[in-house]
Amino acid sequence: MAALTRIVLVQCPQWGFVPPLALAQLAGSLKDAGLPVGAVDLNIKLYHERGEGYRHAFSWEQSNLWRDELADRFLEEHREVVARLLIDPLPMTGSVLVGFSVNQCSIRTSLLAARWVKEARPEAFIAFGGQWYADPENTETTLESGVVDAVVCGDGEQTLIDLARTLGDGGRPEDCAGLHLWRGGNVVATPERAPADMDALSFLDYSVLDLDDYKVPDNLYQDALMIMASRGCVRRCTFCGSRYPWEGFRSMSGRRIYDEIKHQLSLRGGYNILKFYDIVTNGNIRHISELCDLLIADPSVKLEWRETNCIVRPEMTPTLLAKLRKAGCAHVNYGIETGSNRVLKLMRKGQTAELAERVLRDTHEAGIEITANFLFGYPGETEEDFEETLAFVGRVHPYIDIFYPSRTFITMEPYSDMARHKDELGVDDGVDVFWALKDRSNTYPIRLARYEKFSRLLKELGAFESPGVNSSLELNHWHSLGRYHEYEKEFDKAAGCYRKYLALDPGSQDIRCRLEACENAGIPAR
Ligand code: B12
Repeated sequence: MAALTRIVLVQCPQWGFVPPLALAQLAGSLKDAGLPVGAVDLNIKLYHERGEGYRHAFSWEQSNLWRDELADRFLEEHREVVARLLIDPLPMTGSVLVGFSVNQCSIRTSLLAARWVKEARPEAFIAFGGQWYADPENTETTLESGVVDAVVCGDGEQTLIDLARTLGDGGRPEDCAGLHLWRGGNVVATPERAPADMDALSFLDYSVLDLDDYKVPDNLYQDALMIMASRGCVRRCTFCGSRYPWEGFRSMSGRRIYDEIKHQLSLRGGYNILKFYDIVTNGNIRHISELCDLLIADPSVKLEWRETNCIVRPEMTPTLLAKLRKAGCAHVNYGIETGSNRVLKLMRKGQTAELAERVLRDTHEAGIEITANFLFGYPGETEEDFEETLAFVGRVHPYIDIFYPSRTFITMEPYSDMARHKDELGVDDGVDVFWALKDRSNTYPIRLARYEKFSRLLKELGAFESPGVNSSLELNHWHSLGRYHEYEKEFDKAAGCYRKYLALDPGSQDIRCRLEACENAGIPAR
């Protein structure tokens, strides 16, 4: 194959309303390696060009829509946009490496867009990577599609660099470590590649993205510097699917994080906020303390840390909290989940209600705002346990600025330990939000009722409850309840919920189809 002329990184819908970190990280690494790279965030571009029928389809609470045929229908209806932004700009001659960043809500659109790239540029080399490939099964189904030449599992920086160079030199992908290829009807893996050393990573490169595209109402971080200083987590909560794509916990040193911040500030002004997208930012106390020292010693950095994901841990002392505040940490998210120590133990949360109360009080007294996340209906949670949570809220609400009750109450995340131990937990084979205990003592409506009781208590206490959805609480209520009844084959009840939804969002293509199907004497839309 001739020398490489272009590497194009692609993010298909559905993803968030923010510049994709994976694309910025990979672009930074490829550029540092002297390779020609560009990016196309089709997710945000299509969000701006979406038809009326898809007004709320990009909201996170409707993300399941992208896991079924709505995704194909949407992309087909917006094929012209994909051609204009991704395919037509691809060089007609020379060679191209097109890399798609894939998660469970973008695999369908990515495969379809990749098929269109192959039709227009048969010689283009297509590589898929991303969180979706935390599950080896997904690697096989993707390669079997026949439109993807290689799948990269895990960290992709060095693999993509080596792949680009190998192809550029006319070499074979087999000569590049970290790849999964389809050969003779089977997945063939080239030598495994070690996870990236976080301190050795290149700086993020956001210049490959049109940052004005993200100036949208649902992006709460329009003037935020977004970084990710760690991969993985130090905790093993049974309900968590987010840590699954990563083994263990790796974090940048305080110095490396500080250098990233300084580098980004040297490239672009106007950042007021620092947003860590880490699932845990205080996983390594030495690193975060070192960062605080560097920032406190450098008054030129005036960034407010907002929604910083932290875990409740004994090291969050008044001394460290005061230092965090001085360094700019103005707002943290704590996973509190429940006020019952019995349920915290079942969740393997690694904290007690007493420790949570102390850390919440000391964080509040350090002048740091708090968002506290709560879950409802963990398998095994009794009404008595839930009453303990309400009593806990009664004690700690003065310290908490924003209560974030999970809008899915508790999701059976496919890769969570909880999902892998359903039998032991007495959970039926229900899907992520609508699962139930086999004895029906814990169902979606029971979890909904606990959430509503929790929400009423917050109103009585005058505490603030975060809407936490992109569309609206009411739309989310009718959308979720409609899907639940449809899932339970209670089509009349589902139709009733969908009519309520359409009264608020009459243009919704998907809900209109679902209502029609539910009214058609019991044939479910899905
Ligand atoms: C941060 C984050 C977000 C942020 C995005 C921040 C940003 N600016 O990009 C926000 C909050 C916006 C977000 C949104 C969503 N998220 Co999210 N998110 C994450 C999180 C915690 C980290 C992902 C990340 O940015 N990592 C940083 C980058 C650098 O790492 P990376 O993406 O893994 O990329 C590396 C490799 O994967 C690989 N790679 C990635 N892309 C490519 C492409 C190629 C070609 C190659 C070769 C390699 C490669 O190389 C990269 C560098 O090493 C993950 C959890 C996790 N463990 O991954 C969940 C996660 C990815 N999210 C998930 C989902 C489903 C979503 C949503 C689509 C839907 C939803 N219901 O939440 C929404 C989007 C909808 C919406 N409207 O918001 C799921 C995906 C499940 C799956 N197995 O696919 C995860 C795993 C969470 C979970 N609990 O399951 N998310």
